[in-house]
Amino acid sequence: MGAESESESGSGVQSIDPDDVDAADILGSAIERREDPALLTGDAEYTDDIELPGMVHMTIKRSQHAHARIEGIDTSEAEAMDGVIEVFTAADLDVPGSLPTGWLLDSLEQVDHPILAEERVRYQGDALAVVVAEERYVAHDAVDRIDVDYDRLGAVVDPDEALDDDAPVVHDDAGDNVAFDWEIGDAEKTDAAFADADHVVDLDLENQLLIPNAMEPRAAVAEYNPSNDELAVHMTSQNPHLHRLLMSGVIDHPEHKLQVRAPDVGGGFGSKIHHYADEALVALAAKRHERPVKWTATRTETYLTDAQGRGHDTHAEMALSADGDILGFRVDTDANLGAYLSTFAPAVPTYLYGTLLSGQYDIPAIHCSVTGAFTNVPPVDAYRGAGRPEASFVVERMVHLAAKEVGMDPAEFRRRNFVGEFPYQTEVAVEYDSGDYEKTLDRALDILDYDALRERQREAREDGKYVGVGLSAYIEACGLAPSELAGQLGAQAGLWESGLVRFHPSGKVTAYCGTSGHGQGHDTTYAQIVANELGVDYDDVEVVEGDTDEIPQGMGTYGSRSAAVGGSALVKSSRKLVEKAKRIAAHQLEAAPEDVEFEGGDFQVAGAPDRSMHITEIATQAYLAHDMPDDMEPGLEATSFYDPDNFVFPFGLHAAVVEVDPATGEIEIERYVAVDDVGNQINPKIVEGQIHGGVAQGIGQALYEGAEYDDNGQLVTGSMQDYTVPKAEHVPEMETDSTCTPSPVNPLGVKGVGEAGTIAAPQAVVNAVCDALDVEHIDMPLKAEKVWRAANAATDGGEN
Ligand code: MCN
Repeated sequence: MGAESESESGSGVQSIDPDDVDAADILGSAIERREDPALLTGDAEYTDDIELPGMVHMTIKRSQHAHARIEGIDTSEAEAMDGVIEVFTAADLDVPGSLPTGWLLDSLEQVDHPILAEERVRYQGDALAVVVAEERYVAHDAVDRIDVDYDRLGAVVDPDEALDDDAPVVHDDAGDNVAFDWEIGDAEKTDAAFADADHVVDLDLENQLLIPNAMEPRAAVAEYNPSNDELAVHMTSQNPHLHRLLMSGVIDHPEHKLQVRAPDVGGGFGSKIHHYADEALVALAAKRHERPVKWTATRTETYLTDAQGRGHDTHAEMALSADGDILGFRVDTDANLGAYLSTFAPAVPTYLYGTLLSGQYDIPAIHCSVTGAFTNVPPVDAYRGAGRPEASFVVERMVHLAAKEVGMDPAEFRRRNFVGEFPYQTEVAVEYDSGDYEKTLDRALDILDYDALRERQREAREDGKYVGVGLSAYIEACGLAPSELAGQLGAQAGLWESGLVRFHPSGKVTAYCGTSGHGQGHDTTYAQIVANELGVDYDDVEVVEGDTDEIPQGMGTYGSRSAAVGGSALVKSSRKLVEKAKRIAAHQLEAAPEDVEFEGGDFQVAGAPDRSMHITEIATQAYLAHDMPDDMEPGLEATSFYDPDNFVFPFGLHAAVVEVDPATGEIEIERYVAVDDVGNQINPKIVEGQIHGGVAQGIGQALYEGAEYDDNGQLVTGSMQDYTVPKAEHVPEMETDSTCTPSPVNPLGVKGVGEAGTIAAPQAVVNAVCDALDVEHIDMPLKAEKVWRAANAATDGGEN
C-alpha cells in the first residue's frame, strides 16, 4: 500500500478477483466490491422491501404554501375513509416533538422545529398531519382529503433578501432572520494586506441551492413491542446511533430500548445524516397503534423535504502583489439555512467552510464573515462536500481571476503561491497534515500536455472556436477530530469511531464498525483492512455496520471519515486482538511474548521456525480456554474507540477542457483530468469510483442543477424533469490518476475520498468556460442561455 497508482492515466483501474491477490497484498489491491452482486441483482434489502406481519402504511400531509398561518386542519373526511386507521396532527402529540440542533454557535438563534407544524408552516412541504392506513394507496388518497385552512404570509427564499429590513420574518424569535453571525481569521491583518496590495480582484458569486438525489428516497419501517417497550426503526440512515440518540429525545422513548437499523441504503450524499420529522412520526405511529408502520417518501417529497445543500451568496476580494503573490483574502458570505436549523446546519457554512479558505495556498492574511439566514425553503444542511465545495469554489474562482489580473499563467500562479512545507498552519485555524501540491499539478499538466493545449487554444480562437482550460487545485478536510476540539467548536457529539473485531472459535472473523456505509464499499475495504491486520483470509472476514443492536456505538458515515476514523478504529482493535493472541501463543509455545514474532497470521518463536501457531488456531484455543496464561480471560475480541488527533486533508488538481459554442451557449467538456492524493489507498478501484461519482455530481452543479423557487417560495424545479441530474451522456470520460502523500494522522496513512470529486469539479468547469469566453464570471448552473448571453456580451460588447 502507498505506492502511486500504477495505472496509465485514463485507462482506469482494473478490478481484481480477490482470489488472485496474495494475502500479503490484500491491503491496497483493487479487488472488486463484494457488495455489488446483491445490489446489482435485486437481492439487496432496502427499507421499502421490508414487509412485516400486520404492517400498515403512513403518509404525511404537507404544506402547499411556503409561509402561512394555519387557521385550521379538517381531517374528518380522511378519517371517514375505509381503511384509514388514524389521522393525527400536532394537537394529538404528547411527546416533546421538536427536532434538535447538533451544532451550536455562540451567536446561534435556536428556534423551535416541531415535527408537526402547529401554528405556522415555514416551507412548502412542512409536515402538517399524519395518516395511518391499512393500505399504502389509501394512505395517499386520504392525505388529499385533509383540508387545511391557511392564512398566507409573504415568503423569502434568498439569503440576501432575507436580511433586508422589510423581509418577511420566518421566526418571530429571530426577527431579522439572522440565525447567526460568525467570523474567522484576522480582520485587521487582512485590512493591512489590502492596504499594501498592488492589485485587488473582487467578485460576487453565488453557490446555488442543490437538491440531493439519492437513488432510494428516505424511508422508515417501525415496529413496537408493548410487552417489553422495545421499538425498532429500520430506516435509510447514514448514522443509526446518532439517529437513535436524537430520536429517543424527540419521541421520548428510552435510548436503550430503541433500535435503529439501516438496511441496504441506496445512497445519501449527506441527506440521510439529518434527523427529520418523518422518521420520528413513523416511530410514533408504530407506538400509537402497536403495529408495524411503513413510510416511504415519494420522489416529490424528497424534492420538497430533503435537506438541501450549498445556498451561498458571497462577495470575495483578493489582494495581490505586482509579482503575483497572494497577500490577503477577504470573504463575506450570506448562507441560506432554510426554514429551520437542520441537525448539523450551523457547522456547514462556518467551520466546514471558513476553515478551508486558504485552499492550497500560503495566504498570510484571511478574514471571513458569514451570516446564516432563515428563509422559506427546506432546511439546508450537509450535502456531499458540505461547506468545502463552497470554499474551494470561492478560492479557485478568485485564483483564476487573480492570475489573469497579474498577467500570469493560472498554473504558474498557483505554483507560486502553493504551501510548500507541512504541517502547515493556515490563517483560518486548521493545520494541514501533509501534502505535495506541485506534484499533483505537475502530473495533471503532464496528462493535459498543457503547453500544447494552450497553443491549440490560441489556434482554435483564430479559427473562431472557443476552447477553455480550467484548473482546480482543491483542498478538503475529512475525519473531523479530535472530539475535544469539535466540542469547543460547538459539536453536540463526539467525532470518534468505534470498531469491534471478533474472532469466532472456528477462526472466522466479524468486524463491526460504527460507520454506516450506503454505497461506499465498506464491506470490501474494511475486510481488506482487518484481513491484512490479522493475516487471515479476506473471505473469512465479515463486516457489519448500521445496526445499533449489534455495534457498540458509532458516529456514522459522512464527511469522508469512514476510512480515516472507522478504518483506524478497526486497525486499533485488530492490533489489541493480535497482542492478546500473541500472549496465548507464547504461553502455548512456551516462549516469552517478546520472543514471539507475528507475520501473515503466524505467531512464531524467533529463530525456531517449527514452533509456530496460526492466529486462527489461537482463536480456537482462546474459546476452549483449556490452556490460557494466568489471569487471562477466555475469548478473542477487542473493541476500540478511535479519536484522531487531527483532520486529514486530501487534495488534488482537477482540470477541465471545454469548447463553448457562442452561438448557442452549449458547452462540451472535451477532457476531464483528475489527479487526486488521498494518501494511501485501501482499494484503488473504490477510490476511482468515488472520484467518478463525485466529479459527476460536481459537473451536475456546474452545468445543470439548482433548486429554483418563485417569489412565493414554490419550488419550480420539483421533479427530475425540471431539475437536471446529470445522466451518463452528460458526464465526460475521466482521465484519473493519483499521487500518494500518506497522512501522518492515522495508522493507515489514509485521507478521505468520498467527496473529493464533488469539491474539485465545479470550479474546474466554470474556470474553463470563463477561460474559453474570456469573461470574468458566470454563476452556476451554466445553462445555455446564460452562457450565450455572456458570450455575446464578451464578443459583441453588447447584452445579446
Ligand atoms: N477509501 C480507500 N482509500 C482511501 C480512502 C477511502 O480505499 N485513502 C475507501 C474507503 O474505505 C471507502 C470509500 O473509499 O470504502 C470512501 O471512503 P471515505 O472517503 O472514508 O468516505 P466515507 O466512506 O466516509 O463515505 C462518505 C462520503 C460522503 S461524505 C458522501 S456525501 C458520499 C460518498 O462518501 N456519499 C455517497 N460517496 C458516496 N458513494 C455512494 N455510492 N453513495 C453516496 O451516498
